[in-house]
Amino acid sequence: MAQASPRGAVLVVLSVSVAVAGCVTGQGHQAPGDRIPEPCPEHPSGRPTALYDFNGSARDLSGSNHHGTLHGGAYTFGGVLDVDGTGYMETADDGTLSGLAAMTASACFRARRFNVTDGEEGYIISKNYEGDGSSTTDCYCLSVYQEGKKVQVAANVWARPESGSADRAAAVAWRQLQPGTWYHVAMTYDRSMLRLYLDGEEIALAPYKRVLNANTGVCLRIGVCSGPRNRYFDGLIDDVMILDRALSAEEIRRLAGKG
Ligand SMILES: [Ca+2]
Repeated sequence: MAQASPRGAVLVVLSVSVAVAGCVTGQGHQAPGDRIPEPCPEHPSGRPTALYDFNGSARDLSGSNHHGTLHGGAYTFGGVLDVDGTGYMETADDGTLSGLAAMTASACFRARRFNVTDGEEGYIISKNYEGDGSSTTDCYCLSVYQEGKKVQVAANVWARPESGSADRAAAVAWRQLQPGTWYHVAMTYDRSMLRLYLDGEEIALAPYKRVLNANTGVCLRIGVCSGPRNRYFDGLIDDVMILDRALSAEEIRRLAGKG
């Protein structure tokens, strides 16, 4: 993929108090320390449940007080979250980050490497403990995993099992993603369909009609699985948003800066 030159700062005047920062994707983005372009193409209607631009901190800008704490050497620098395969951001679930009938989760990411641990995905957004066989602690997650030249991009959601086994839907696609390149990834769920988007385009979907698991005992994490498994991401993450409705395809395109 062609590497474009770093972009300059983009001045955007916002008419809303909560700014959802879109991102420039699919191009050679800035290195940490450079000024981060914040095109903010359009604010989706409705207030996000959690929103992080990592411009100096892991504060939640949604007004919902889901402020993040950084662990394992994760830090914010140059307007992004830097996790190196051992670090992550975490925030507690007060009951509004799970049990969702509809939702959107989105983020920008730039990997140093896609697999930190052999055979384990790198989790970008996780509300997913991945520890119990019946998956009552698993709610949703976005992850990447490289095999050969292709990278699996995946969205998973879980509902309370009606039998003994896990009740889950997965939207999965394989793409030739590059380390060092920014991508925008998003998942939406509307109690009818789980959809996965990359750089504003739908790349996978899966029908599902359940209310997703509610579990306040499991933290929302950025950069690793919410449970004990070594499912770390190594790279940069920015513009993380959790919203309690499913954005439309057009809204996802605009959020990805492609509208
Ligand atoms: Ca940022």
